[in-house]
Amino acid sequence: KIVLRKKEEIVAAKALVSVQDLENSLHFNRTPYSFKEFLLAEDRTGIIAEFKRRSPSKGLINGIADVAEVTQAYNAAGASALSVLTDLDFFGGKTDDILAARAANNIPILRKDFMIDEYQILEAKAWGADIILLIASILTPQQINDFGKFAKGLGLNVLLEVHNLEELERSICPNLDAIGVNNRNLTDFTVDIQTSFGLVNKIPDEFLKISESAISNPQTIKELKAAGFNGFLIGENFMKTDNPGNAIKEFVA
Ligand code: IGP
Repeated sequence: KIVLRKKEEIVAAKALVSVQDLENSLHFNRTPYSFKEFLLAEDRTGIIAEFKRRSPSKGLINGIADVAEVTQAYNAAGASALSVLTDLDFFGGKTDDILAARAANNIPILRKDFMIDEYQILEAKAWGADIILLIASILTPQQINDFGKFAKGLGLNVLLEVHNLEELERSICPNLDAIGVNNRNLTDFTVDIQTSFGLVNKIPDEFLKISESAISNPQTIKELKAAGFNGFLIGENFMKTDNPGNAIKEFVA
């Protein structure tokens, strides 16, 4: 269902903003930041801090937070990257959120939307994002390979998201920088942090290893690090508070 309605949205977007328009836009020719460099930097935490107003599983999470203010605070607290969603219906996001986060920050930004078309990858570049997300459960191995190659050709970093061994094994290809294990099952929204511990040793060492979702305390990060993870994608734990910037500051203290 998510994918079908997205296809219509992409057709509509293309009619308004051509590929040529995207290629002529402000950020299209900038060199994206290296995800690896910021994830492994000594003075950064490995946290990929997410800005989202709502989610399919929780509904409204935060209706008042300002994207520039929050992402700047995430950055100041040592986030290695920012995760920003532009999907309106499911996550309450908009295109301008990535543009606003880009204008306010000099660290990598992940466009964390469901990518199903090359056009969205061009949008990500045009809006100033540095990393795109490919979700194994909704893409064929061929699509993952092709979209990965296309994104890397534009200088973008590619994060593949998997939820189980079967997805990992069928999707792995050279056109990826990082592999994320989503602790949330996207079919029934249940979460289990053991998903990460169970899969970490199956991810080849040439890829950065990210644990995604349901991380709510610093002790879990220590354990994930010890198990071999380089990155930790955290959204709700910060966004559900009145002051997400303060929440990350206390979390990393
Ligand atoms: C963040 P959380 O539980 O900290 O808010 O999770 C992120 O991992 C989550 O938003 C996410 C996601 C997804 C949501 C990761 N991949 C794919 C929807 C679809």
